[in-house]
Amino acid sequence: MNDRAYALFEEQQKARGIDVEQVKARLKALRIETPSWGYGDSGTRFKVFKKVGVPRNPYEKFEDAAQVHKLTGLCPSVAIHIPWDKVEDYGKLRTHAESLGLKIGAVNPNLFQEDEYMLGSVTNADPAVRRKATGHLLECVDIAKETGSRDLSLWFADGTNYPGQGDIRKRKAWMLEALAEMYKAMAPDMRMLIEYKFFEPGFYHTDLADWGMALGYALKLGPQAEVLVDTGHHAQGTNIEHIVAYLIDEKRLGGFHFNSRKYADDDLIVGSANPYELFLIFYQILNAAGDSDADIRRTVDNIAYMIDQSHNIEPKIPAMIRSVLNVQTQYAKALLIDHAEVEAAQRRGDVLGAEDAVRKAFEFDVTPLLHAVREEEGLPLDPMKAYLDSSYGKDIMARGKGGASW
Ligand code: LRH
Ligand code: MN
Ligand code: MN
Repeated sequence: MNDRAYALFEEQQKARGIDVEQVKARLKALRIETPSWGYGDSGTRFKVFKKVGVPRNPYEKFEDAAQVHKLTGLCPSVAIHIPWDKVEDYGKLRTHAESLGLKIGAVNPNLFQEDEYMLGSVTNADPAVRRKATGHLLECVDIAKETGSRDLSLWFADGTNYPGQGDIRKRKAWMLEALAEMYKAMAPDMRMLIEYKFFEPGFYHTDLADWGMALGYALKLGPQAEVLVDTGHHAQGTNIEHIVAYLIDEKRLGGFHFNSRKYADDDLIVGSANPYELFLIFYQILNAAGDSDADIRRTVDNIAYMIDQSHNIEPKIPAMIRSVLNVQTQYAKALLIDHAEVEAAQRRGDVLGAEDAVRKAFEFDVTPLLHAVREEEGLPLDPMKAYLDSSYGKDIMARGKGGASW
């Protein structure tokens, strides 16, 4: 580690009144869940590229995820998607995860891959299809009980392509019916995270199109239902950090699916196109972390940070390492915001002063800080380099081609 660079950084931040030890403690507490599906083959609707060395089953996905955690210290849990990660014995998968120092994280039901769901799953006009879909949601609650998972992340592909294709209000009622049945089946310490997306695969309407609809359902269901913000699921130019602040204030922000988008639901490496957006999301979160209301602070403490990406053309493990490091970097920068300075400028009506107080934190180089934290945690200073220098990426080539894919 470059001690001089860190000493200078520390001196500079202390002079600004930043508690560097607290910043480090918060960085050490950061946890980012990675998705099992980010390790498997994936693609666009045009092509799924088959890569050599991709995990052949859920067990191997956890082995790859363990590499990311070992080198970054950030990712002790892995989300699963059912049936993509269907196994005979979830207890066995849990033991396998634990033997690698991991936990099974959020359970994601999958109601978008069977022909029967073409016209909708829980919102299908056919009661038999709705029953089957709700049955899958209940099955996922049981799986979560076996895997020890707290969170169930729900995303529905339900929607229509043409005006008149479906009865929007009936579908709204069917959605609530299914969610309410699932909600009742959950253990008291479980959470239902409701994810929204404004388009795709339905191009006319999506049954859960935005955060307001997700929040509407959550409020009707009860305190164990919260909203999941996937950063790729908004229209161009949407102010996501505003949504984040609003949902925290309603005490219903349950978690994130981080990824990067430019045009649609691109699912690219988080922070690769607009790192400032990620920084501003953390600004809102950290602003709320200092709130006098204990419920707001509890909401912030329970936000599940999860990656939801599909790496189509890039090697998957390094792509995941890049992703979590990008999140860590923007979080570190946001921790350098002096909230008192921002507030003082707001009180004065000092527009430029307030903007400056936020932006200047983004402009600091946090490399010395991150190196110090990693050194204290016994981690490689450069996790990406450590991975590329290791033999893991070469060893897994023995798995061959034709691994697990969506
Ligand atoms: C939908 C989505 C949702 C799915 C995942 C594979 O676009 O973001 O979270 O579960 O992608
Ligand atoms: Mn998602
Ligand atoms: Mn998505």
